[in-house]
Amino acid sequence: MNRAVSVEQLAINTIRTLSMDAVEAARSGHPGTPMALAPVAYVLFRERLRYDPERPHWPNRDRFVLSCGHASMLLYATLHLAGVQQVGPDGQPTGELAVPLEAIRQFRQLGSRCPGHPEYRHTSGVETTTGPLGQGVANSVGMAIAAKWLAGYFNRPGFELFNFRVYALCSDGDLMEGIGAEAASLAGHLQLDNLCWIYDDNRITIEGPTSLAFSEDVGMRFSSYGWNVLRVADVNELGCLRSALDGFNQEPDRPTLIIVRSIIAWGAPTKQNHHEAHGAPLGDQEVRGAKAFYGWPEDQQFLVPPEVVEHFRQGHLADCHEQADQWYAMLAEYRKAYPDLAEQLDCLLEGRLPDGWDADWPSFPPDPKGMATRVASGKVLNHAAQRTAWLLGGSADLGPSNRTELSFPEAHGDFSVANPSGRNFHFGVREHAMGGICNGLALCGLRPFAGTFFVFTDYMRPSMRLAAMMGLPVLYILTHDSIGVGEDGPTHQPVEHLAALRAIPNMVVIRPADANETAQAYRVALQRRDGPTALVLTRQNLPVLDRSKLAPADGLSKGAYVLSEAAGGKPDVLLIGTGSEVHLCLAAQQQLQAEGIPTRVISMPSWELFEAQPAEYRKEVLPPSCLARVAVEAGVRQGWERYLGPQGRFVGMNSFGASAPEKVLYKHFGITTEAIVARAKEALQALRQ
Ligand SMILES: Cc1ncc(C[n+]2csc(CCOP(=O)(O)OP(=O)(O)O)c2C)c(N)n1
Ligand SMILES: [Mg+2]
Repeated sequence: MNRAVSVEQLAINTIRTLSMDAVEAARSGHPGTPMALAPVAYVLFRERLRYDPERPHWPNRDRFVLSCGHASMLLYATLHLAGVQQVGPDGQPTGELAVPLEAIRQFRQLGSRCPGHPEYRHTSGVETTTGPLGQGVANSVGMAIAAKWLAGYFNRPGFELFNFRVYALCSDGDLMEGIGAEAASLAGHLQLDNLCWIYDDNRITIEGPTSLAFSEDVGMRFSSYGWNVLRVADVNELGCLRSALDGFNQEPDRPTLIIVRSIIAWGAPTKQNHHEAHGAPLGDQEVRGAKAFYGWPEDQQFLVPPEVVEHFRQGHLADCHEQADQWYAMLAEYRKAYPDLAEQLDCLLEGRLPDGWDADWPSFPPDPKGMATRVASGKVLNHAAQRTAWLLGGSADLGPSNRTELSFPEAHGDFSVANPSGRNFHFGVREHAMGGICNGLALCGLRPFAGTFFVFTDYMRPSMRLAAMMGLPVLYILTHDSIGVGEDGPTHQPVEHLAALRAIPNMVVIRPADANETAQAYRVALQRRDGPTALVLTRQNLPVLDRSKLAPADGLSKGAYVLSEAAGGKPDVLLIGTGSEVHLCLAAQQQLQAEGIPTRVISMPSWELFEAQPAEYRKEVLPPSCLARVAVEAGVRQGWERYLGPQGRFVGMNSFGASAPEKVLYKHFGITTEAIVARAKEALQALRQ
């Protein structure tokens, strides 16, 4: 090895060569960008990011988001050198490296701490799961908002508990994606001066040079978003990188974009600056050539010079360790001075709800005229938010319709930098960024909610999927849930959306039948710590069911329950309804029983909660012997077969909706009491033949 090379250059080259070697060993992966951006990772993790490798969960650590998740080896190699420890399931460091060298050797193999793209909860030091471009930068905006909010709520004179900064590293793809633009626009509007995006301006994407499809002036775009835009002409000029990061630190009221010019696969003899270096192993010749260029032994793989490890962990990281010690000492004093706030902070950090979170839970008296479930939702949300201070959020410009506005004084109004403890967010008409930002808020311990029309979950779904994958307790408040929307017509009437959300693993979808089921749905959603919940709510009024005659609404927690038992207790027919169709099932039950057909009505607000019940319970609700079944839901049939079996019938939608008053539409599409009665009789008849 060329010993004349400085230790900092050695450290940078270690990141580069580990990345190349890991991709070669895996025979897949993305070597080019880690090779190019190693200097950025080096300066950030060795000199700038405030974090303690021994306490990766220090709440006031700076956050780093690798939005271009395909460059995962950049992060893994750096976490290895920094000596970041793995945190166990109990939240305590295990004393073991989060990324041991062995994990790098096993890059992209089953069970390795170095999966293809960074995965939250899997590898400590990975702050969020990235890979779908644009998600990470949106998460970073949520994290920067969280830093402001936590400071606004918890900091007290002499107790600056929260002041962390958020850095995101992003690529051309992150800035081409709409979500990146949405998130940047909002971050500029909110003047998030604690947010720094470092943009890898390598002018290469998968198909070739960015000139194929991307010709705007990114810097001008961000300037007009209200960002502080800085440039580094060559990523290898560490002095320029440092100055730009100083520029970020000194910026008083804007987020910062640092545009860094880099050359993908820097140092590879023929693949440097070529799109082929993006997502495939370089091959032995190129790897050797690059190593020779770096002054690295060509025959060695996974080489980590001991002086690099030592160099990495001195200086700045030692200071950070001390700062973390001081922070925990300050927290101990804070506990004495502000025991109530400290208790709240503990809850927040542990993912618990505060004592008394469900005191005086709302319930609604029977009312045949009824109430829309979105209206009930607004009331319950406001009730719950008064008891859990870090339940906060908003809507993508549909707050008044979604009933997501927190209207009590302690909600502190609208969030802004001037009013950082505000709990009402105006995400603007930016569903996708809203989803990504809520993930960032949840990653910092807050309990965010996000409202929009159910049909527009299509605009947010990629972020919802990541919330489910990461196990984040984000709450989606989705109103206008069916053709019940009425006159706005088919563009605004979801039909396939229930099926689409139910298809996402770890997403709990709840479609309550009335105001009281809505209240219970909130109990379930708030108690959920390890995944998101989608509340699917009506625009139109629904009768508030008379629970003195029907089963109590807390049956909702089991996903499905016998709402109204068949006369005589032995059903010939099962009617299974969700949401706004449950009361139609009750009316059909009356007609069928008047004709001597014992009929059970099952309210089934959530498939996922039902599937989590013991088999015994599921059989009680859906007796296997009773095969005459009708499911009623104003959506497509897809998936209902599992409960209907071959003999069952479905009353719902099999096309898009139409523009007309709600009642006309229900009739037009045949979602009526009469249709339910007819299908039930058909099913019975077919079984008797
Ligand atoms: C939403 C999304 N679409 C597509 C991809 C597939 N993909 C991965 S990287 C990439 C583009 C690569 O270009 P760039 O973002 O500039 O990264 P670089 O190769 O320069 O590191 C694409 C299209 C993705 N990961 N996410
Ligand atoms: Mg690029």
